[in-house]
Amino acid sequence: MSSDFVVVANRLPVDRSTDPDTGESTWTPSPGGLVTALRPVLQANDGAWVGWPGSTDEVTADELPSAEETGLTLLPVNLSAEDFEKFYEGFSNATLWPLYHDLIVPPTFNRDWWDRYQDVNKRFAEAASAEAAEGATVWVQDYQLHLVPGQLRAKRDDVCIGFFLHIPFPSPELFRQMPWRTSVLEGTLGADVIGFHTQDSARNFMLTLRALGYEVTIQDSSDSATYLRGARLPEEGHIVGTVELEDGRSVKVGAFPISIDSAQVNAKANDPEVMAVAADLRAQLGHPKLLIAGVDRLDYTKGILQRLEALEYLLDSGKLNAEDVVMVQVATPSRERLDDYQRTREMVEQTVSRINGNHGSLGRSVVQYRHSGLPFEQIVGLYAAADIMLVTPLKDGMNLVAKEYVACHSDGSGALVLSEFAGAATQLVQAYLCNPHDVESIAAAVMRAVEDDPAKRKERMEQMWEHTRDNDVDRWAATFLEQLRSIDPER
Ligand code: ADQ
Repeated sequence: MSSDFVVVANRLPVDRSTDPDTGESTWTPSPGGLVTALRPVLQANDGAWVGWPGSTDEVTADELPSAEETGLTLLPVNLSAEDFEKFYEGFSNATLWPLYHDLIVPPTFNRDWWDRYQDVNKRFAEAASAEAAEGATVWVQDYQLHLVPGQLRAKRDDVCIGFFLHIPFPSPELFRQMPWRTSVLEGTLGADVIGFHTQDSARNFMLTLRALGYEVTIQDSSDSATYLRGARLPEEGHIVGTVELEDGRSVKVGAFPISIDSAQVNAKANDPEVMAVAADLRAQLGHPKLLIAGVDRLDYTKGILQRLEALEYLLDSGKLNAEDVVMVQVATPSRERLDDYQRTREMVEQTVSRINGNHGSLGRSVVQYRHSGLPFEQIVGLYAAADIMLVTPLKDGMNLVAKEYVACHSDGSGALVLSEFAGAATQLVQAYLCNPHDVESIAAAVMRAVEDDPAKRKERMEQMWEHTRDNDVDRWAATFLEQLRSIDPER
C-alpha cells in the first residue's frame, strides 16, 4: 500500500520489443495521450499503473522498467491465453465493443466469456487494492474494466474511485439487451465519478439506470445535438447528473471530452524533419492536385469501407478526376483473430483493388493502402501533407485522429471531413460533417471541402485549431480529477 494515485487500465503504457538477432527483449514506453496527461499527477503522488503487459507470457514487476526510469510504478496483471481469448477478444471485444457501437455487427452473448470477464476484473481490482495507499485516488479506464470500481469498493471503502469510458455508451434499449446488464451497471457504480466523452453517452447511461429502477437526477437536459447546426455545447467537462444509491452514496456522472497533447502534435508538424517527410510524400505520390488521407485502426466502426465507396462514387460519377487525386489509407492491424475484423479487412482490400483496377493507370494507383502501424512522425507527416482528412466512423467515442489532423494545420491549411457520429463532431463543429451510413453524404462533404471558398475553409481550420489548442488532454485529465477531488473525504 504505497501509492496515492493509481491508474487501472487494460494495457500498461509499455511495449515489449525483441531484438531479432539476440532474441533479447526490452521494454519501451508507449507514448499514449493518457500516460502523457497523467504523468505529472503520477509523479507528484507516488503514482502506480496497473495493467496487462500485452502478451500472454508471464511478466513480473521487476522485469518492467523501474519507477526511476518511467516516473511511475508499473504493476502487471498477467493474462493467460485463455483469459486473452475469453476476457479480451471475447467479452470485451465481441460483446461490449459491438453492443456499445450500436450493433454495427451483432454482439455475442456467451456466459463463459462473462465468467472470465468477472474473474479478470477481480484480479485488476485486487492489484489496485494492494497498491493504493489509505485514502488514495484510483482511476479506472474503459470498457474492459467495468466491474473494477465495485470490486475495489467492496475491499477498500477509504479510496476515491473514478471510472472513464473511452467508447460510446449506447441507448438504453441497446444496453438492456445484455444478459448481465445489472451486474455491469452495479460494478461501474462503485465509482464516485463516472465520465464519458459526450453528453449523449452520459445521458444514455443515466436513462439506462433510470429504466432499471435507480434513482437518478439529470441536471442537464439541454439539446445535445447543437453541433449538427454548427454550435458547440456551452459547457464541456461538466456534470450531467447524479445517481443516489441505496447505501447512501451519491455518484456523479459527467461529460469529459478527451483530447490530445495539442502543443506537442503541433510542434511535431512544424519540425523541419517532419515537414520534409510531408514534402517527400507528396513528391513520391506525383504531386497530386488533391491528397486525401485516412488513418485508423482496421475496425468496422471506423467506416473505412464507406469512405472508399464514397471516393469510388466521386470517381465513377466524374465529380473527381482520377488523374488529380490520390488517397492514402493507413490501417493498423487490430483484433485480427476475430471474424468480423477479418471480414472488414477483406472488404476494404477488395474495394481498394477494385478502385485501382477501374481508375488507376499502369504505374499509378489512386488509392495507396498500407495495412500496418507507422511511426508517429510518419503519421504526422501524412496529416501535414493531406489536403483532406477523411474521418468517417459509423460510431466513435471521440476519435483522436480528427484532433491530431487539426493540430497539424494550425496555419488554416487542409480540410476535415468528419462523421457526425464521432464524439469529436460535438467539438470540431466547423468540420465538413457527413453521415457515414450514406455514401453520397460522405461524397458531398468531400465536394463541399473541395469547392468551399478558400478563406472560409481556412477560417474553419483555424477555429478548430483554437478549440483543440485550448482543450488538450491535460485539461481533460485536470477537469476529471477536479471532480474526483471534490468528493467528500469524510464519506
Ligand atoms: P481508438 O478506437 O483506438 O480509441 P482513436 O481515438 O482514433 O481511436 O485513436 C487512435 C490513435 O492511434 C491515434 O492517436 C492515431 O494517431 C493512432 N493510429 C491510428 N492508426 C495508426 C497507424 N496506422 N499507425 C500509427 N498510429 C496510428 C478509443 C476510442 C476513441 C477514443 C480513444 C481515446 O475508440 O473513440 O477517441 O479511445 O479515448
